[in-house]
Amino acid sequence: MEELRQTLRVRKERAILVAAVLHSRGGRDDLAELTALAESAGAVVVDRLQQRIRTIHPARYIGKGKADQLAGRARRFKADVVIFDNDLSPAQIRELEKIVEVKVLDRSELILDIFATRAKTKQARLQVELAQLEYTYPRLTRMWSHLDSVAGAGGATAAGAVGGIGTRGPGEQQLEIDRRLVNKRITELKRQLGSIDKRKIREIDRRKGMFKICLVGYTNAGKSTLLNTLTDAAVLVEDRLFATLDTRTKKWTPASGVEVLLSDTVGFVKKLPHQLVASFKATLEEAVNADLLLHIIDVSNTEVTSQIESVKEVLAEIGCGEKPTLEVFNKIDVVRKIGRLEMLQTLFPDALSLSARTGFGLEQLCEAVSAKYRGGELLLQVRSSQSNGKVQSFLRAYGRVLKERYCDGSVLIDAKLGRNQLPELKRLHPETIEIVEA
Ligand SMILES: Nc1nc2c(ncn2[C@@H]2O[C@H](COP(=O)(O)OP(=O)(O)OP(=O)(O)O)[C@@H](O)[C@H]2O)c(=O)[nH]1
Ligand SMILES: [Mg+2]
Repeated sequence: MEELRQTLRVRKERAILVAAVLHSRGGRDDLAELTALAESAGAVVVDRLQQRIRTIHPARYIGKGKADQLAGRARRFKADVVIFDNDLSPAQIRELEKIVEVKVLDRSELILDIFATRAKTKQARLQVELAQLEYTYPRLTRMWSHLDSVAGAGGATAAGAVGGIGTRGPGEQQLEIDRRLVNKRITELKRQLGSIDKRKIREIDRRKGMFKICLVGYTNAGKSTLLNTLTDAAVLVEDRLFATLDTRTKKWTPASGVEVLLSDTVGFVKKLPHQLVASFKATLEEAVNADLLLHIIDVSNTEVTSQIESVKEVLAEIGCGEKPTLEVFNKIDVVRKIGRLEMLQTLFPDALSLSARTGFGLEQLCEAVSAKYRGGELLLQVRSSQSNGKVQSFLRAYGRVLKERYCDGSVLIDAKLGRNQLPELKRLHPETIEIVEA
């Protein structure tokens, strides 16, 4: 039966989607997102099945009757693969495959497959391969001898490693060899990722003085579209899940005298495999190091509240739960249900509404970001020697100069300046700084 799972890719395969939902839960459509995920992976969805179950069956998640029914549909629709929205144990997958007689995948494996297809940079490829080894390996047996040629070589891509799954060995002894090879490969991947991390940290260090903003949010919320609209980034935008896997950072000037760095990141999804979050920590490092997060929310999506929850969970998991965050309601141009928008506005009274596509509401975003950047305005009286022109130009560029007077070789300037710019002003060594009003 193992040959069914020779490859976990679902590109162009005919897929039946299944969501097994406990009776105790509400009757929402759990298959909408799984459909989008399967199609993003390139599968053709031929049938969808929402099965109500009383309890989770330990051996095969669903009952025998339901499994037989699934087998019948798999034959009728000539399916190549059955994809469950639930996470299944390796034993459950084996049992189900015996009955259904086609390959069975679970939600996490599907997500990992999408990531493997999309990963472009070396870092993303290594991260996906590591996540796949860590998630899939304990769930497969006797399938890893292909790693012999790549272990330690550092040349395998994530997709390459997955494509090889299914190479069968002769038994227990092979299993032991496979285990060693996998562990060797995991160690090598971690080493390579470690050196990329160090480079990343140096890059982040270089940006220390800058105000850093990171776009976070559910996949397909419009993060990349917003980055493109605000800067000249030309990042890939697609109406599919996980269009972005790599971080992109651009300079952005939301107001004169306000220059920030804006980063786009990988989107989040419900039940994101834990291994993936772990290995994408470096990519998400942009979020960890940001001074401000913009949480982009697709308010046209019917699942918007649970999407917000999932994003918050992942943010907490990567240690960003307490970071200053501005909620941004996007796709306001296609909102049909005004009631939903009003409900969200009560939940997040400070959120901004905009459309990254039409540009509606962007001025307010610029204002709100600039205010966060300044951290509140101070009224200052600054004395500086006339020979130190830098102080005067800094205040003119980054603050609002109200009055300038010259006396005894000094210049006395009344100016408004953002609280966050005060350290920068101090570095220019004016003679005195007096805070007149905070
Ligand atoms: N109508 C409308 N569509 C939008 C808006 N913003 C983005 N979109 C569309 O939403 C889809 C997803 O946009 P992306 O910018 O790729 O979304 P993302 O958040 O970067 O998604 P991932 O990279 O997959 O996490 C695309 O088809 C966009 O054209 C908007 O304000 N209004
Ligand atoms: Mg994107």
